[in-house]
Amino acid sequence: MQDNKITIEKKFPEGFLWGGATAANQYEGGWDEGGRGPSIADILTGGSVDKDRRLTPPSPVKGEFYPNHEATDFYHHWKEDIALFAEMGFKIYRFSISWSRIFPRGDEAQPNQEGLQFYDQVIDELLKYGIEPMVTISHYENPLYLSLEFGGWKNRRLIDFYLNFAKVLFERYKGKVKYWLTFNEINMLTQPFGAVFCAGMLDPEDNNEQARFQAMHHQLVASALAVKMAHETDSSYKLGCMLAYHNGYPCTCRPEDVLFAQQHGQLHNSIAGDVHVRGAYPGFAYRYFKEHGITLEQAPEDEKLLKDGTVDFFTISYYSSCCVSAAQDGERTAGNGAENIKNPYLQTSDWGWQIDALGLRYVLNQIYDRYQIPVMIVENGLGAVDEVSSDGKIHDTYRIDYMRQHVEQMKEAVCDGVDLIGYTCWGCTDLVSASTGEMKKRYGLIYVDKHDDGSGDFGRKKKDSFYWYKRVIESNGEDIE
Ligand code: BGP
Repeated sequence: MQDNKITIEKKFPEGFLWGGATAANQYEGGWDEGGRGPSIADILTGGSVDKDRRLTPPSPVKGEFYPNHEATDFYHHWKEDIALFAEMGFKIYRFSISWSRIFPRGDEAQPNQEGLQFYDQVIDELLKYGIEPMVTISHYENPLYLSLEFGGWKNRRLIDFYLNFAKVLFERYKGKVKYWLTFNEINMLTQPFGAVFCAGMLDPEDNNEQARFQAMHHQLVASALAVKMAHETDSSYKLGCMLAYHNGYPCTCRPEDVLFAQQHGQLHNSIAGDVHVRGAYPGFAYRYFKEHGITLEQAPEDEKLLKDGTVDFFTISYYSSCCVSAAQDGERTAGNGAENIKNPYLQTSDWGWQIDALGLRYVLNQIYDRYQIPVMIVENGLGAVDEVSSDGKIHDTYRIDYMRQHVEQMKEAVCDGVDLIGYTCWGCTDLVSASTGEMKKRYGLIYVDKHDDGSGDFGRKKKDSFYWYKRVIESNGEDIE
């Protein structure tokens, strides 16, 4: 019999990886400097809540505003920003390498040395402070040329271009970078949002399930091959997948709703998750494909390739949860990449995303129960309007509250037995919003003077959350008040 008097220690494990996360297209700027070629993010105009972002292929148009061109200028502020990360005590920093900075068109044989030199400096600076670099190889920034010339990821040829890029990174950063993520939020391809952002498929005609699942298949094969290549390059490399984790509760306890919620999770999380971790599509994927007229073109060797390239750890972005119902009825509200039914028990952010810290404990348990490999939260945070107060400071207590509640639930999940290895809050320095293209939707612990009308001098300021997070890290999650 089990001893039910065992005292459970509510603590984060030693060596827990606290840090922050960004993506090149939303943060870096310097879009036409250092030999960089344009990426799909460079033809996305600014947006606002009432005016969605627009694409202007084949190139940026004079007179339009493209917030990602300058973003919040990490390209010229990297030294200062990394010093601020170090001051907060970051153990890890997740960032992406802009593909078109290394391969300006995407199909070249040789990389752009100037682009690599930029990341050499960044990585060396992180290591100088003892911060572990974590690289996302592809984060919403496919080279534009690959979209215009090849139609994006629905074309299998992109696998080789991606592997060429990954190979350069694995060889160059051997002994310096240990943690790698192959694709950001690969499962966004189950939603219309993913066609452009994940797959660089710019033609609206390609925004259908057939093309999106085909693109996802190519990315899953590319990911598996990259995992294999990385392990062969350096056996200490740790390769992870990254999913935007969808947490859809059934609207009611009607069995129809409960089953619908399960199927929602299978479709949006488990298809990609299972291929990444188990190396094969689950049965329900084949049923879904059949019933929805989706025919995946697979090469004969794909089955083996997927099996041979399974990931070492599982990472997620988690911002909110939603409700789902078989009847699809009920008031709707926004979320990461998709709109769903409102939960009457939850509050929302200014952008309608429902705040659900308890849901984070729920999904961490769900993931660990299913896969039993280390889990990491690589994006979480609150997109909010921050104002500089008359005292010159940014009192973002709402962000501290949000993060505190989530950190508390992470600790609960650790007590539940989840092998949680780290947490990188999203947009640790203010950056451009992916979905709306706004600067107004800020996530940072570090404020950047840059605004939606293009004004601002890129000056950095520590928000109240900066000091709070510093204490959290210093105390390994004990001091969260
Ligand atoms: C995730 C992306 C990030 C980031 C975040 C917040 O999907 O990986 O790139 O942008 O969402 O989303 P948003 O900026 O739309 O609020």
